[in-house]
Amino acid sequence: MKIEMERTFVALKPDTVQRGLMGKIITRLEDKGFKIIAMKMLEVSKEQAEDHYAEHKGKPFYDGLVKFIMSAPILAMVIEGVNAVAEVRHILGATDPDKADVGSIRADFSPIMACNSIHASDSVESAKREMAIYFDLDKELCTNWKTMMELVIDAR
Ligand code: FUP
Repeated sequence: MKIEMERTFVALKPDTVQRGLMGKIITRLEDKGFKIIAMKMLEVSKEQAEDHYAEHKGKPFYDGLVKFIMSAPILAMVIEGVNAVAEVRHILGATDPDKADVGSIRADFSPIMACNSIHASDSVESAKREMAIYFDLDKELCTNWKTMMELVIDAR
């Protein structure tokens, strides 16, 4: 089985911020052992929204998607951990909350597909691209610290 230390981009979407669910969802990511190395609440600009969702341009849901992500602030994060891209996507559940596994974030929190609470990158390449849309990668990543688990491993 692949064991790679990866970084992924995660955004808590406007429905999460509006409903006061940020803490509950962050807790799920932290509980699983992921390390949050950047976090920022922001109002997404039209340019950021169009860049983020460029692959969906022209699809029937595209205009609604861009409008939704700009409708209230998002909480943008960079998350680090073992196999973080696939593992975080697993915790999210399927895009459509009706099809998401029981216990996943989208199954438990998301009302409909258009308001599915959380975004996470689908590949290491997408993660690099998406992080750069929302963060200054030279200045805004907090990389020079260790989790308790990493300190314990170092002390062995
Ligand atoms: P995901 O990677 O799970 O976030 O899903 P996609 O990149 O396929 O879609 C991005 C967002 O577009 C989804 F989070 C919700 C929205 N969407 C729709 O509203 N309708 C669709 O049929 C597909 C996606």
